[in-house]
Amino acid sequence: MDTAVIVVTVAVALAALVAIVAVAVIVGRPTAHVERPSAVLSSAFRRAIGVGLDSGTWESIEEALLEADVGVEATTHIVETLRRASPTEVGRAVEVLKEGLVTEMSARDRSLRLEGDPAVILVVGVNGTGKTTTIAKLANRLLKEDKTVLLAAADTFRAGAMAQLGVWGVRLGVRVVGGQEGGDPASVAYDSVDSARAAGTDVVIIDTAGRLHGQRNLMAELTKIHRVAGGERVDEVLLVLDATLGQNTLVQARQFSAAIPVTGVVLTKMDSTARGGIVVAVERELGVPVKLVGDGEGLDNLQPFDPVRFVDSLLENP
Ligand SMILES: Nc1nc2c(ncn2[C@@H]2O[C@H](COP(=O)(O)OP(=O)(O)OP(=O)(O)O)[C@@H](O)[C@H]2O)c(=O)[nH]1
Ligand SMILES: [Mg+2]
Repeated sequence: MDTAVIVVTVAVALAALVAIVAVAVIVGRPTAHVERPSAVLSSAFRRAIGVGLDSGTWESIEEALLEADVGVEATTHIVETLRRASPTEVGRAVEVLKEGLVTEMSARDRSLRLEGDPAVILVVGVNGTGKTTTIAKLANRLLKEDKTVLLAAADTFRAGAMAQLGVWGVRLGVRVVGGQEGGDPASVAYDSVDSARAAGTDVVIIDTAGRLHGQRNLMAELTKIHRVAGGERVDEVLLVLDATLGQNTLVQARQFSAAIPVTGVVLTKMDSTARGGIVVAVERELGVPVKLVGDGEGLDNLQPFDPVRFVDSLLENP
């Protein structure tokens, strides 16, 4: 091959590569105008306003609730309650729906229990749901309440996981206890509680792996971490669920709560395309309250879950 041919071949190859990358970037870009969770239900009511309340209304409300990820069981219950109340106009139907949801959700205690000395919060969940980020946000909240905090990097499995928590620790100015990569996560948990007790630290937050060699190993490991961190004396076992995963989060919720006594749920990524209805489904399925909601990647993007505001936003007019 002479030089000219080589130059042309390389140029064509480069052009092709640039084109492939450009297409990948365009395809990978999130679509604009994603329907917000709140709009899903209100559009069902708008349809109803057009035709009045009839059996079609119940069907479209049922569909809308399912679309908003409320789940089959909760949806059936809600629509039945609504039918029994037999509202005669749409405004009243919305009120009945709101009252029903708020009553159901307000019955739960959503405060964080922090009684131990030190108080121990164990954070669990599938990889990528937002555990480590949530821990940093939670530490930030506790620091603002003048509490002292220690972070335990008990995700010794994923390369870089301990360093990731370490970076947050430096940023927040809190101590991070770690171990050897590939080492025993339970001993990291034990050491951190021990060290916090010795130093008089108020709260220990334990980060865990989202994936090990197999699901069964992960659950066995979490059980062990829970035991050495104090067992029943662990104040909170927070299960972090990614709200954008829809009904898959329910499968995860079942698996974790079967292995470990989950005391609260943190629902992350509610700022993205999540359909908020999953909150209703998760609480019914687990019988455990959603205590905190993540609504962004920043340190201030963690809010206590407020059922009244949540129901309002689920049903508000767009
Ligand atoms: N938009 C948005 N992104 C979030 C939120 N919470 C976490 N993330 C992002 O989700 C990604 C995964 O977060 P991590 O905190 O690393 O998740 P993890 O559960 O610790 O993951 P593993 O350590 O792999 O198990 C990161 O890019 C976070 O910035 C949230 O509330 N909203
Ligand atoms: Mg992590």
